[in-house]
Amino acid sequence: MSGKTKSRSAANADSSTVSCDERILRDCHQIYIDADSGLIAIAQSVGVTLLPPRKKITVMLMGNHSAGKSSFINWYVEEHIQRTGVAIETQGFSFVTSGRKRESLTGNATLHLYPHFKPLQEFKGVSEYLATEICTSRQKRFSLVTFVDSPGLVDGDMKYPFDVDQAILWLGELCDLILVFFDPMGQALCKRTLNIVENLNEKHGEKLRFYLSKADEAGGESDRQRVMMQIVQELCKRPGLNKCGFDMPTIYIPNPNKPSRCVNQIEEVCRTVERTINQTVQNTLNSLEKDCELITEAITDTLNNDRQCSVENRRARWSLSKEVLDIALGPDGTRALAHHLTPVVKVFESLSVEMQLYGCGALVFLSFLLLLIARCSFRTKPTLSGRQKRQLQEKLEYVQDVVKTKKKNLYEEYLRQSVGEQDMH
Ligand SMILES: Nc1nc2c(ncn2[C@@H]2O[C@H](COP(=O)(O)OP(=O)(O)OP(=O)(O)O)[C@@H](O)[C@H]2O)c(=O)[nH]1
Ligand SMILES: [Mg+2]
Repeated sequence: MSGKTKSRSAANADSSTVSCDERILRDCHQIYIDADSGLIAIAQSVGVTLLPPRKKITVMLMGNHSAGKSSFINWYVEEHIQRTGVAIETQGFSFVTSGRKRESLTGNATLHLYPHFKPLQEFKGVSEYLATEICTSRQKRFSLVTFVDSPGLVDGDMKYPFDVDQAILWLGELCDLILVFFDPMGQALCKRTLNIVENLNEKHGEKLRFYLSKADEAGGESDRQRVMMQIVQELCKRPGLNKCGFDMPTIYIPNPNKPSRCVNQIEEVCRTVERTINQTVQNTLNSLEKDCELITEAITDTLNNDRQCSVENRRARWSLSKEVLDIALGPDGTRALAHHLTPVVKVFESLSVEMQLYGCGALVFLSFLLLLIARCSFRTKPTLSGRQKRQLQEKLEYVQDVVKTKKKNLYEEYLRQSVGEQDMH
């Protein structure tokens, strides 16, 4: 069976699971981003910032110039999307993703499409070297994957239009999987590739996978073993890398016109992508649960705080008015007040009507002034209105009932498609 028909049948067998995982990720995304009842909006209202989960995983390909990175993407999507060849073909970063129609986007549109990649702009000169290729392929698991094709790495005088090492390291942070391709030719031991791999491994060792690409060009079995040994040795010389056991599948693009007896483990790459998708679905569902709890806690805290504030305010008002009375009036206060006010009343009555009016005006003004002072000196805290409290309570119920039930159903759906109906309780 040729490579092409083999992968086609694999894709067909997968088509039902594709739609299931895809739907779970899309539903989760929707639960977050809905304008009024989305988790992000609800969390925001109680001071919690949440990020929406992504709908696809991001897989970056990196490695030596001409190692076959772009060819691998074309093989995976089963379309000729990326330029390939012996010249330095990929000069910048290319995002390859599935969509409704075939389209190529420029750098600015790319950053618009992938807002979380926006800081890439800070690598001077990189914007002109960004592109997105949207294609309609749904082969294998492509509907759940965004590939990031990176510029081929070479040593020496080659001038890159931007700091390629730093840009790859930065992208590595955001990717879920980093496939490193080593080819059997002279470039296998490119220092730049090894440096970047060593740096990536410090923080993201779990994302890295190594492959001996274009293995059909390595000559006979013994030649291939020798090349592999050489690469592994070179990797192990790096202090940061020598502790990891190197598993390096040999892969090549099947070519019906040039059959090879070399073992091809290219399906292993597909399985790795598949595992990363499964892990991402599980992580997304777990984060959904955690975020629900975070919101529940924040709302409960807000309501408890508010109750506490109301109690304190009541106490503050009561103690203040009592204090004021005690200070101002004292036990015999009222009697004293009446006694002292008698001359004032007499003076007031002796005034002309006009003067009395002025006096009243002055008193009104004084009252406002005193009210203002009283307001400032009352030690009360702002509290929620009845409506606000009701709204918070509704949000709490929504998160606890609706969202958690949705999450439970999505989890069951996920388990059902991965273990099979018969094993579900
Ligand atoms: N025999 C063989 N040739 C391959 C294989 N993969 C790619 N090639 C050829 O190797 C050359 C380079 O392939 P590309 O896919 O352009 O390599 P790349 O890593 O994207 O190169 P840059 O973008 O320049 O870094 C092309 O001529 C491909 O046809 C393979 O598995 N076997
Ligand atoms: Mg390329």
